[in-house]
Order: sequence, then C-alpha cells, then structure tokens
Amino acid sequence: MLNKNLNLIIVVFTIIGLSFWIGLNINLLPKEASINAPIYDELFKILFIIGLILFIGMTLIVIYSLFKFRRKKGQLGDGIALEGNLSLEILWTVIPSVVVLLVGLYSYNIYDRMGGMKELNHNHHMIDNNSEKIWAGISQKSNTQLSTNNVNIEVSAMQFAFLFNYPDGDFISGELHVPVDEEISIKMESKDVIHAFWVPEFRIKQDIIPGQPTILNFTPTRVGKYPIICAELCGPYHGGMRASIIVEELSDYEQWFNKNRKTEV
Ligand SMILES: [Cu+2]
Repeated sequence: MLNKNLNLIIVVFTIIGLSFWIGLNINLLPKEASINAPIYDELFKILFIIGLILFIGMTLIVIYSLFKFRRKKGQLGDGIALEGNLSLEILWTVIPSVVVLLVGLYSYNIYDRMGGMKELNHNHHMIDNNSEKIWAGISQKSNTQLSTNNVNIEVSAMQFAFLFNYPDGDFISGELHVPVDEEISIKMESKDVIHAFWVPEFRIKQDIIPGQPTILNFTPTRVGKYPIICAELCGPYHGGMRASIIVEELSDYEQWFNKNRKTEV
C-alpha cells in the first residue's frame, strides 16, 4: 500500500514538473510588441501549465485504465457495482474550486495591471445631449490624463474595414502608423455593427460597439508591422476585415505624418 502511494506521488510530481517545464519553455504566442504583452503572457503561461497538467494527467489515466481494467479472458459477468466515494468526490470538487478561484483572482489582477479597471467615464452629469461621450475600454491612464496625450487617433470600423483618422493632421489613412515607445490613445467608433480591434502581438482586444464609443490605450515596444484583425463576427466578409499597424521610430512616424497631413490654406 505504501509502495503504491509512493508511486502515485512520484507520477503526480512528474506530471506537474513536466507541465511546468513545457509551459515555461515552449512559447505558443506571437512575439511581444507592447507593454501589455508581458503582463498578459504571465497569465497565459499559468493557464497553459494548468491545461497541461490536466491533459497529461487525464491521458495517462485513460491509457492506464485501458490496460489495467481490461476484461480478462473468460470473464463474463458485470463489473462490481460501485456507488459513491465521498473522499474522491470531495477531492475533485475542492481542487477545481480552489484552482478556478485563484485563476479568477489572478485574472482580475492582470486585467487591472493592463489598465482595464481604470475609471474612464468622467461623465458625472445626468444624461443630456451636451454631455461628454461615454468612453469605455482599456487604458493605463484616466480620461483627464489622456487629453494631454500627443498621439490621438480615431478609428472607425465598418463592414468590412478599419479607417484611421488623424485629427491633428486632418487626414484619414488605411494603415495605422504609430511611433514606438509612446503611449497611443485610440478612440473607436463603429458605423454599423459590433467589430473588435485585435492586435495579437500587443495582446490587446477591444470591442467596437455602435453607439458606445470605446477607448484603447497601448504602448508599442517593438518596431515592425503587425496585423489588426476584426475579432467579432460582423458579417459575410468578417474574415477579410484586416488592417496593419506599423510601429516605427518617432522620426519615421513624424516624416510619414508630415507627408500626409493637410497643409492649411
Ligand atoms: Cu468586423
């Protein structure tokens, strides 16, 4: 009995160890290109490790049972009628409950660190037509801090394209250009149905909702060209609703901006 328990403990620890090794050494995510990416990846690693423990553990139990509990030659009767196992039932209720609770708390912490809990709605008045628009979404800064931001971009989403308006330069672009290492603030509005602005390399995704403008703040950290993908099924050509975000050095960005800006008459 003691020997059997010892074997079980060794197997369990091997599975946990192997899962941690795989989870920490194999990266399934695209390269990290914003300050949100490392925060998000922390949570992803934990979830990946938990998933691996379950996957490897259950696969081994199935394989073990296939051999161990196989019908023996000449065995014709039914199996033993088992009914209830209180300790086992407590175990498989308590462990998942604790895991889910901890993951929930940790996710909240991650979302908070990414800026998801910032109060963006500074509209304290009752609803009236002159009041400020309500913005929602991820931001590392509050609304008042955002107004001092130097890179302001308005995103319009429609079936089936994204358009990027640069109000300071009074022009519209089909590609989103942003300077690296600067805090970017984008205000997003939908012209028709729900869309979502998703940049996998930035680990950010925000819905664009008709009648409910949203705001998204991020700081790109790596120069390059990344896809912007609509992540909300928005119609027959949803799959083709893509654009690009080009992260470049500030001087390159300014050059591009000045080339496109409307000169005042
Ligand atoms: Cu869309």
